[in-house]
Amino acid sequence: MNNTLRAALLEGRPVFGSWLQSGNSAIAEVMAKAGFDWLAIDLEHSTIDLETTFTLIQVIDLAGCAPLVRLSANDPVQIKRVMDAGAWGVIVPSVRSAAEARQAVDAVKYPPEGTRGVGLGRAHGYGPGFADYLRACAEGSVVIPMIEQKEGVEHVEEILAVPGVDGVFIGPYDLSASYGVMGELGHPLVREAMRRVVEAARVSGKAAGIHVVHPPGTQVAERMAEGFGLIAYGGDMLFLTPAAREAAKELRSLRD
Ligand code: 3PY
Ligand code: MG
Repeated sequence: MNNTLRAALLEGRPVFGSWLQSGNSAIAEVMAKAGFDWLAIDLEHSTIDLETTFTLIQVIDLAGCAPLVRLSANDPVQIKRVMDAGAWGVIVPSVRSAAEARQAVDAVKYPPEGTRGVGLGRAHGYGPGFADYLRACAEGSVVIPMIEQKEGVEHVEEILAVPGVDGVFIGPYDLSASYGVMGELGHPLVREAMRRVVEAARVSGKAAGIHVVHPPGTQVAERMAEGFGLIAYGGDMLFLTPAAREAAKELRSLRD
């Protein structure tokens, strides 16, 4: 771990990442070498287990890309295990309050900043890198609560004020569901909630993030113009599906 990702977030420089939902190390390798700044291993909406998460973190890290984990829940035990495996940080689903954000920070950071338990893992070079990792973790580990419910939007200023929180990240689908307009990502209620989150992030000097789930990439430029700097774009399966369909369609057109 180094502090490049965290420094970019706190300096307001845009960072681009994507999402991994397959637990396949070759796909992770392709994605990590593609040029994204970071990749998030999605433990919330996939069947990826902890042992596979370890391998994916290893592949992403060794390819020179920042490995993040989107947790399945705000669980201090899961946070400790993925951080010990070498994740550079966590994206925490469905954070609704400052207390929940603080719980995630506590689990990522060692005392005195947090309460993370101390053990030796891959993050610590399996032992000899312990002192270096303590420094790297204090300087570079990233905690990004997701704002995906109305309650989270209503508390976004307090969530951003928690020390150790480096930004917030909107889950557009859950957010739309929370406002009763599931899947209508451009609905005025959703757009207004997003504006509040971006404005709160701007005022706090921290990053506003969003998942632009589907191509086209033109939406990315629009989100950046709105003030989003932490951009997740697509995902491994979201890239593969249209490419495979297009190839099959082209082949069928030669026959049908
Ligand atoms: C959502 O849209 O709710 C997400 O969590 C996307 O990552
Ligand atoms: Mg979500």
